[in-house]
Amino acid sequence: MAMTMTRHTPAIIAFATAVLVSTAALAHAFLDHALPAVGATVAQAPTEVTIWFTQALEPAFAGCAVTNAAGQRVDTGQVTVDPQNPQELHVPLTALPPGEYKVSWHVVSVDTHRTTGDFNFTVQ
Ligand SMILES: [Cu+2]
Repeated sequence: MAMTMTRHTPAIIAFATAVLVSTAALAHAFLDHALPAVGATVAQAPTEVTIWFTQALEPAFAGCAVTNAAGQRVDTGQVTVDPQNPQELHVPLTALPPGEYKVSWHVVSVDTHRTTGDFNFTVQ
């Protein structure tokens, strides 16, 4: 009986660890959806990029840069987490001419985990 326990314990620990890790991964703040949508081509220049995350954000540690094809910043630098919805990030933009833009975000979720990502959209 003791032998069986010893043989099985590592497997049980491994299983428990896997469950914990997957739960922690789910708790990270990842991009859920955005406006303009990820990869979208839009006919009208947006006045802001809005990103919805899978978890609430720490407002003090949320940042986002929007750059044009030349790598120049086109956001106003006034990134805010929505006071009504802590999963929603607002990134106001300057007037965008037609072109391709890159949105690079970095956030810290309320569980203190840092995540980053980027996506593009195009203004026709
Ligand atoms: Cu997390």
